[in-house]
Amino acid sequence: MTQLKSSVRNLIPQLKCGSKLLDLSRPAVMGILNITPDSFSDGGQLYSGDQLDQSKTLFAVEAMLAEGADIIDIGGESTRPGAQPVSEEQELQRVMPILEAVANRFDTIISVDTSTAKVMSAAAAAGAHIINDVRALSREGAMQAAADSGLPVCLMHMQNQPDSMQHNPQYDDVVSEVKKFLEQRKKDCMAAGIMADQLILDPGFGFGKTLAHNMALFNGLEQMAVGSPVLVGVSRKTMIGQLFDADVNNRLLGSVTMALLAAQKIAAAQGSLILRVHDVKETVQTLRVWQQCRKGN
Ligand code: 8Y4
Repeated sequence: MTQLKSSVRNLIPQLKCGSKLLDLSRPAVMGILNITPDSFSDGGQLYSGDQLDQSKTLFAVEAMLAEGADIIDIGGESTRPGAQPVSEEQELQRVMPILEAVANRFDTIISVDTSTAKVMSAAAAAGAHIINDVRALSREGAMQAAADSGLPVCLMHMQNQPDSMQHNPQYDDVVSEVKKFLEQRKKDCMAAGIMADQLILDPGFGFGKTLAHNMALFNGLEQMAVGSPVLVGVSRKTMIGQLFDADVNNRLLGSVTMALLAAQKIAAAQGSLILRVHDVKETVQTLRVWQQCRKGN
């Protein structure tokens, strides 16, 4: 086999994720495995008392894979405004046993949702394939740990910190400010030795944004899709509830609608997309139908 020139290779939309390849010729679906006890919609469901139930958790993973998830996102920190902070030790103890069990049992791409350098290194050693950091590698040692892992990284934008981010978010031009932030972080990562084609960019819906900010970002999504795959996480978020006065358990249609619109927008911009969702089955069905209806356009 001859090596493809990089100019050609870059046209094939796939992401190298450690030992695996993620096909990005269509939107990829990242299923959320919430192993925090306190998340506001799905937290605690995998717990028996105050202990995470490993067999329940693996059953939830198996279900999402059967429903067509391409990636399983495993995170042990709740970033909900006002959530309890977790120590590095707590986070390791919460994430690692489950990550190891999922890696041993399932042939799937695993992303680890963490901002902590130690968790990144341990997760990479245990077989994680993607680092998903809502703090865009800003914590001490995180940039180096991510670079050393060789794994692709999702860089997300957040204004302020989880405890204060929804107090009074302010932007002059949210789209250009978020885009500028992500491009700067991408440069910083490249300077630290992370390859440009290993970076995923995420505008961070709901992280230090009002409803108007979130809507402006969604409308400007194409502008994020220049040069890197984009990750969109809107599933069941408050912004959907605000648009329809729906509590967290009544946001399925809003979530799937936004997933579909994101797919359409990114496809129009010839970009690549990863959708982070709670409702894998419904999202996958919607995307399949969309793909089929688009064929021959
Ligand atoms: C119900 C329960 C509704 C929890 C919303 C939520 C993103 C992310 C989160 C995102 C990336 C969340 C870890 C917030 N959101 N990672 N993580 N992008 N890359 N809240 O948008 O889902 S947690």
